[in-house]
Amino acid sequence: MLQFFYNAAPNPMKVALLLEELGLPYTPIPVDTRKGEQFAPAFLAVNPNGKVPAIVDGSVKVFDSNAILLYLADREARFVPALSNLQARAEMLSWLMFIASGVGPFSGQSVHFRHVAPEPREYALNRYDYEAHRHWRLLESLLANRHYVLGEDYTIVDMAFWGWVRLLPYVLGTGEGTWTHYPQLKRLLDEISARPAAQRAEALRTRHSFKTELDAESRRFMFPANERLTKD
Ligand SMILES: N[C@@H](CCC(=O)N[C@@H](CS)C(=O)NCC(=O)O)C(=O)O
Repeated sequence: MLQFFYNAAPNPMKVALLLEELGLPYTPIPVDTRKGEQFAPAFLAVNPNGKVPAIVDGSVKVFDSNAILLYLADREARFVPALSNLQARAEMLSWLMFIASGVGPFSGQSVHFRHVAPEPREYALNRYDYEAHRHWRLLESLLANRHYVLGEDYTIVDMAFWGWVRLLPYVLGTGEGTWTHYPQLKRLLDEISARPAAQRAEALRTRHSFKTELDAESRRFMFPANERLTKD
């Protein structure tokens, strides 16, 4: 059976949503990144980058959330435009990579500098917060004229979007007031979250227990770069 290495963070949750939408049987395998399980040799053999999500599908290993979305959707020929439809395919790839290389990383760094990094952090936080807003605003404008990110059809791009938009108030540090500025994002978030597949994806984490404390040990695993700061 397909193995899904995951935790409850945004990138694995996109893949959980697709697996549930496809109704594929899979074994969820928790990887507790706060306990350093991402560095276990058995996991690194699946994802040499040491991050979740990753999957093993028979003899095929795939890592990186958006690569997994595309791999599974193409395999099943669902939730993506057909390979023969070059125009639709190009648009899908553009927005998928926009989320992969823009929305995700800038939102992730916003979370880090807003909620985790030590002072001084004003310069870095301003940079990432600005870019996070800029990316989300682009999607907000797009969704003012389209039901889903690619138009009429619900696709893996919406699933990639859903992984991150669920956390937008936390990402931007603006609480529930966030949605006043992003009503279209909220509309699509609510629609996707109401889908049975999304509810099953959200429930997945309750089947496993993950460490919640961000103590010194977890920080060493999660932020190994910090060690360099302690050396002369
Ligand atoms: N580009 C990767 C990023 C994966 C990623 O950063 N995963 C986080 C959880 S969302 C993780 O595993 N963090 C643990 C670590 O960095 O040690 C993807 O989209 O899958």
